[in-house]
Amino acid sequence: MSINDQENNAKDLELENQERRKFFGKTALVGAGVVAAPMTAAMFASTAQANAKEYANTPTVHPGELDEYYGFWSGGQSGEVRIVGIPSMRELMRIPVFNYDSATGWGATNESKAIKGDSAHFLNGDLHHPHMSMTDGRYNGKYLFVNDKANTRVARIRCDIMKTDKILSIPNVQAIHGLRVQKVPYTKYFFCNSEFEIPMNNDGKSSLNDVDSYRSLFTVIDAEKMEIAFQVMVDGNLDNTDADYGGKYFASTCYNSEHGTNLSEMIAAERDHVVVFNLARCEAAVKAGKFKNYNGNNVPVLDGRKGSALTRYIPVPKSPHGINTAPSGKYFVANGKLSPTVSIISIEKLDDLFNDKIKPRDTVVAEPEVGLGPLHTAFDNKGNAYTTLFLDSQIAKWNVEDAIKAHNDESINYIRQKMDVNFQPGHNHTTMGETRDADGKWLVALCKFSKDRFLPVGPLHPENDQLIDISGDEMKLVHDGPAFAEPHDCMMVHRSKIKTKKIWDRNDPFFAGTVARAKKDGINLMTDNKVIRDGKKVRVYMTSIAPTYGMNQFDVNLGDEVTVTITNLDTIEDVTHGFCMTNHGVQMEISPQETSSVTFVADKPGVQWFYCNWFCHALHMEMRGRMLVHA
Ligand code: RUQ
Ligand code: CUA
Repeated sequence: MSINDQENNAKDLELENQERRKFFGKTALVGAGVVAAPMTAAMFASTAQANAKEYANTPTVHPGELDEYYGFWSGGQSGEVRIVGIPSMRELMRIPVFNYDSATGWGATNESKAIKGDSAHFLNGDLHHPHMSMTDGRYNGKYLFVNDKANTRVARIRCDIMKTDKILSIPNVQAIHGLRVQKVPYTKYFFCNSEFEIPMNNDGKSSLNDVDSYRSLFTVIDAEKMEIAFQVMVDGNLDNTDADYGGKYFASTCYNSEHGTNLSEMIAAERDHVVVFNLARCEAAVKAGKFKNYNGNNVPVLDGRKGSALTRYIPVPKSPHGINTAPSGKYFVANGKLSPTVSIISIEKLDDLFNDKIKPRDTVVAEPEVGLGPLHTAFDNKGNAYTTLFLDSQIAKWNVEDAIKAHNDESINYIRQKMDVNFQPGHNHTTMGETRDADGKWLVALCKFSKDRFLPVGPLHPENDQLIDISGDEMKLVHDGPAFAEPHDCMMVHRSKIKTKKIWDRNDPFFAGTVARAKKDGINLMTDNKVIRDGKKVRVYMTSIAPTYGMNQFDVNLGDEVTVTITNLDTIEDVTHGFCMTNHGVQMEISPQETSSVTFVADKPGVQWFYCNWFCHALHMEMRGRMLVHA
């Protein structure tokens, strides 16, 4: 980051803090009836000082101060995304995606079920890789894209509201793993790997021994439409992936080129490969109709197996895992996993490779030894790389250009430091490090084991997300962050890139389906409190404003299917209401100016209380009403 940028950021921070003081002053006066003390000059000065200190990379964020970065953490088998403040490592919010969420009603409300679509019946997910959309190789703050390995899906999160807005099941493949975005010129596509090979077609007609027909596909998805643009059939399986900074190439690692179906078969070969996809050639092949369809759907599948013009296979040692593009735009770094090396692939040489002027291995400009079990590599703004060593339980800091020089001159030492982490790191990530704006300030190591680092909590241990200061010559561990299952990956983006809404826009597409349904019922959601009876279907529309619902009683008949739709009329930020129908397995969130709805069967006779389950007011306990179910 240049001095100029830093000054701008400092100004940004100060402006934002002033805004927040105004806001806090107001709510303190209006909300709680407390007289807010005016900010004194000395208090302003101390805030400014605290901000200045942040730039010297202190991890301390004082109470009431804001973090400098948003961290987006994958929730692994929890199926969610978590927003974490960096450097405080405070968890700010959770975004339910593939999971069911009791607090917000994600997976229960009609709005979330519509977004989940054909997979609404799945209540689990295995979310590994959150990555933000970009423009010209820089985060643009618009979307976050994530994968679900468990149920072969991808999802999109809107960063203005921090809610999932699309979920897409991917056909023809099993287990979506690696996922990244096109960096340049903008995220027109994001793309993902299917890890497990399956028969093509997978129609139950092949035997368990018939593995020759098994394939993995690389899937390219239109980011705006959330539709599959095309898929590419490859040899071997696919693991992780990344894009170049030229808008031309995507690359994926493969760890099972053997086509094995058990462990020893999968790790037999000394070398597997990185597959490089040529985007322009793939797009042209789709246009020219050079694809096939499989499994009875009309997704275009291109043939990118060995020998195809669409791909190149670069042999690398042995079961490579992560692949990461250096922010210089010059290299892909493939991490060896079962080899103590990383393979540095020159992106500048890929044109020649695709024009058959050089051999695949000619693109590998160095294969430095970094330590045991290299999984993922992150980058700073000074030409250094940071590779997680799963087996050594370390981060290796090494210099990329020195590693390339050392390829021909063994006297050059490219390793800068090795630091113990606790323990067994998988991914690591630097602030802004997967973009042109890599700033070399913070590194997070996502450790899979915490062992004895925290108070014991039973046989299941937390993970340990460690915050490391990389702004100086030496990496310095500054914080241990216990985390629940399982932050595979994360990304950290400067807060200046993100603009969120503080209350809902009434025209938001998130609940537009519900608004349209209300309109058909002749309901004005902002004013009406009404029951519509449509045979066994009963639609209850009500408003809410702290501390009351617009309707506190209604009646239905036993066995009716009841849809309760609530519009929160409050316009004060943070005054979220809830709706819970006791003993019916139903609850949901309704934030200011939002409309939410939930459908259930009234299967119990008698009086059934409903209540607001989000603390909204001094009279929150009294915010309740009755449904009478006639037997
Ligand atoms: S992967 S620990 Cu699921 Cu991102 Cu490498
Ligand atoms: Cu409304 Cu609590």
